[in-house]
Amino acid sequence: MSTRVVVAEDVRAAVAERRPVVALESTIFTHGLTRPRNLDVAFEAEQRLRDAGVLPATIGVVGGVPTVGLSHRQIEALGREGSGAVKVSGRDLPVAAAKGLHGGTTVAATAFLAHRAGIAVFASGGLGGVHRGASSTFDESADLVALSSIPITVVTAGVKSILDIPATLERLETLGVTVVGYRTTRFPGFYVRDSGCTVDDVGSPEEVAAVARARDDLGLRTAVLVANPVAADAQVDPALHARVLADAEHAAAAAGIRGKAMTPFLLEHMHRGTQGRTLDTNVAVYRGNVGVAAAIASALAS
Ligand code: PSU
Ligand code: MN
Repeated sequence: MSTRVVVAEDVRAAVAERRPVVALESTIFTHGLTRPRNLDVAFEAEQRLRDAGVLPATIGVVGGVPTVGLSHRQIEALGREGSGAVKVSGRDLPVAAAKGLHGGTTVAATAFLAHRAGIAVFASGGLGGVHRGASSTFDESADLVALSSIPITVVTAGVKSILDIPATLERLETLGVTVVGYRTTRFPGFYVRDSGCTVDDVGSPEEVAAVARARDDLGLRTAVLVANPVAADAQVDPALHARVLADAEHAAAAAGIRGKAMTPFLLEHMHRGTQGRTLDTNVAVYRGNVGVAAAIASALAS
C-alpha cells in the first residue's frame, strides 16, 4: 500500500473554493504544553479561527498517516496522557508512516504538509532555531531549512530567548526566508516583545498578503515569516525574564545537560522560576498568532 496523506473533506473543499484556511501544528499539544491544558489550548485555537470565519486545519500523524485537518477525536487521541505521540519533523514522517506511529508535527513537518494540501497560512506555537553553542554542537532546528523551500506564510512570535536569536536571524537571511515584524521593527523573543534585534515591519494583514502574493508572483519558493509580538500585558517582565534565563542556563551547565534534553530543561526551569508565568505567556503568544493568521488568511482569500 502506498503512503497516503489524508486531507479532511472540509479542508479540501475550502482550499478548492479559495476560502480562508489556517494550518495549526500539533507539537504544541503533544509536547509543548502540559495536560490537560494542552487540549483546551488546541480546541480554543480552532474555535478562535472558526469565530473569525476561517477553517482550522490542525495537522498531525495518526497511526502513521499524516493528516491535514484532524478531527476533535484525533486531536484528543494525540494529546491525551500516554498517547505515545512522538515529535515528528520532516525527516521523521517516513519513519512514523512505516511504523504506524502517532506524532505531533513540528513547524517543519506541519508547513510541509500544509503546503502540500494547498494551505497558504500557518499559525505556529513555537518556531525552532539556532541553539546557543551551535557553532560546536551543530544544533539548529530543521524548521529553518524547511522554511527555505516551502512557500507558505508562518506566523510566529519570533523564537524563544533560550535560542541564539541573532544567529537564528542570520540563518534565516542565509536561507532566503522573508522575515517581517507585524506592526513592529523589533524582532520578538517569544516571552518578551523585544529580543533586541530588528526586522522590517508590515502594517496590516493586507500588507502581509501583498508580500506573500509578490513572493508567489516572483516565483520565489521561500516562506514568509511573520513575527508577531505577544500582547504587552501578557509578556514576561523583561528583567524577570533575563534573570530566570540566566539562572536556567547556569543550572543546565551545572547539571551537564546537552542535546535534545536542553530545551525541555530550560523551559521547565523558567516555568518554575516565574511561578508559571512563562506557560501563561506561551498560551497568549499562540492566541495572538492564531488571530493574526486568521486575518492574513482572510486578506489572501479576498
Ligand atoms: N519551540 C518551543 N516549543 C516547542 C517547539 C519549539 O519553544 O514545542 C516545537 C515546535 O514544533 C518546533 C519544534 O517546530 O519544537 C522544533 O524542534 P527542533 O528544535 O527539535 O527542530
Ligand atoms: Mn535540535
